[in-house]
Amino acid sequence: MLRRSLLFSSRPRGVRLLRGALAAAALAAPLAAAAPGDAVALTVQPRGATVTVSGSSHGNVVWPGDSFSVKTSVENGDPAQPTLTGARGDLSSPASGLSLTQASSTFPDLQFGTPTANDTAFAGTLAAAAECGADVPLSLALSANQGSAQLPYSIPTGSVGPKQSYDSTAGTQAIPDNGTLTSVLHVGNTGRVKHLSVRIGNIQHTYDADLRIELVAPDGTSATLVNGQGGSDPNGAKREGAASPTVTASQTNRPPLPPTNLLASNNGSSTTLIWTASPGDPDAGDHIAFYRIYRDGVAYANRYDRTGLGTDTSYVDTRTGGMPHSYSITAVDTQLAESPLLGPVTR
Ligand SMILES: [Ca+2]
Repeated sequence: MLRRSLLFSSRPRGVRLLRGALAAAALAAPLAAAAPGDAVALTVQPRGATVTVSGSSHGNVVWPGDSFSVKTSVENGDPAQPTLTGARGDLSSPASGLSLTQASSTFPDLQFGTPTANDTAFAGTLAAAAECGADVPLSLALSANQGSAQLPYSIPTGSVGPKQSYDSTAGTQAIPDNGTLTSVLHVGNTGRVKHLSVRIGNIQHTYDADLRIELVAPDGTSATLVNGQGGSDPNGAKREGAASPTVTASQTNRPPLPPTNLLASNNGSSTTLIWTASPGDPDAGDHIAFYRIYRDGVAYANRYDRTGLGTDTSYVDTRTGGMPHSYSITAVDTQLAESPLLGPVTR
């Protein structure tokens, strides 16, 4: 029996929420690292794994019990060494249910900026008792005449089953002011949850911008569904709007990498921000959806939202009021996970 909880919390108007969660967000591990004893660490990056399941009735997705082959793509990211020669890779995995029958292969010369797969496909078998739906981690020990590196990969297992929905039976509950309401939603079947959507029907609350709504799994994993959305009403009137849009959260989602090189310039009436795009998102199939601008710290009333679709790397603040402001920026992925803050810069 899985159990999920919705946490509704409210804060008094005027109290600022700290963004400590941002500082705690994990960054992806460095991609180039030397093996013990190696003098030179190659600047190379993993560029995905391509799986083939021969004779499969369910496509090229590994199910428990399947034998499969996999090619790993590597990109040389070092312009100072535009050709890496004599490359070979040895594949391993800490997953107990995976046995590798072909774990070594040579690579063609690795040209700068060109993703390149191994010559001979790696091969293995996933045990029938392995947990369906759990990603299988792989580690490639890459060596070339110029140095070596250890590269991480991951391949998904299992196929997505039909969506099932569960309605809360909690009924109408009061949200305490400056407190937390927990509403428990029982999910009555087994299996690994890969993705889920939450639909919140209707909430009435004075100063609904104060609301923060979290979905919490039994193991404590949480996803923020709503934080600081909506408005405030100084007269304290209740408000009732249309149902919220569906918010999709993923248990396995990781935040994207932050953008870099935030610069600000001011022409007297407006401030222009430019930055270098985020290197990307560590989750396969995920990407940067937009960048989020923060002005003067963390107060949501001063927060500027979308600037584009992840390709827009500038923003003009035309409402500076002739005053200098402090700006920071984050990258946000399609699951609304947010990178660590870049900045601040003050102009
Ligand atoms: Ca992500």
